Amino acid sequence: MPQTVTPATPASTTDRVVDGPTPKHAQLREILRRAIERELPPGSPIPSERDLAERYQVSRLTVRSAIGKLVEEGLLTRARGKGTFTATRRMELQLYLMSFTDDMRRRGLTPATELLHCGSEAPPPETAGALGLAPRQPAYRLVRRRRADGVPLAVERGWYHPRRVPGLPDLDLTSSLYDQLAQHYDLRLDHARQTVRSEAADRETARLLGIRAGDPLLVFRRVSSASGVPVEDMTSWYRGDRYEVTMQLDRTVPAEHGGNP
Ligand code: 16G
Repeated sequence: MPQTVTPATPASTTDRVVDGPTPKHAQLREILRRAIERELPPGSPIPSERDLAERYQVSRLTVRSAIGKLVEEGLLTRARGKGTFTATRRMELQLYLMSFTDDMRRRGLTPATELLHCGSEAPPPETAGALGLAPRQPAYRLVRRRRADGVPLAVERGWYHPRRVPGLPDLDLTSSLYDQLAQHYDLRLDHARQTVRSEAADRETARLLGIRAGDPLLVFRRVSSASGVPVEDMTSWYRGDRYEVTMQLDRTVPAEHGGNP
């Protein structure tokens, strides 16, 4: 016999699983989708498999299949040992030359930074090229973990030009680096070339971000300069489940691309 109760709300006539051509797991999936999108705030627990099976008079296998699909779609997330929750909405990342600190404050979140490493080392040739350094000339390597409201969101591993920012290790690297560069060196990063790619988290990055190895990450590599002089070559690993990137597009093709895609 069909049941008519959605997870967090009273009965509604459309929310029932019936016999018919549409498989029951697909019907249940749509019922749950509606409840998630309309009624359940991000981060809410959904009822257990057993409760859903009872409410909708379907097998637990059917419930598992419906939930599995919604997890795949990113509407639900499973927390091991805790249950299944509606997914936290992703933060929209606009492509501006903005510091992590400013970006989080703009969203009303409190940024925090842990310094994981700062030292002087020879960067890989690609970075030496980007920063305009001689081969094997040392640069400052900086590794930091960034949090917003206590939640780890990004790991940043970057290189800094030693002559543009002499004494970088002596700065307060747990606060905004862009602010520090402005205060101590009068450097205001005004241009950056940024690329984005996806990557599966390796074990170390997964550990730092509190996710599982293999989980998706958005990886940004940013080479920033001030008045035409390169200063940083920074790669940031952002949690793929917390971010999405928005781009403003128009029809103008930059001249340097010569009209090629
Ligand atoms: C952002 C930048 C990063 C920069 C940092 C400075 C991206 C993808 N990355 O995380 O390159 O070093 O901001 O932030 O946007 P801060 O001034 O708060 O230290």
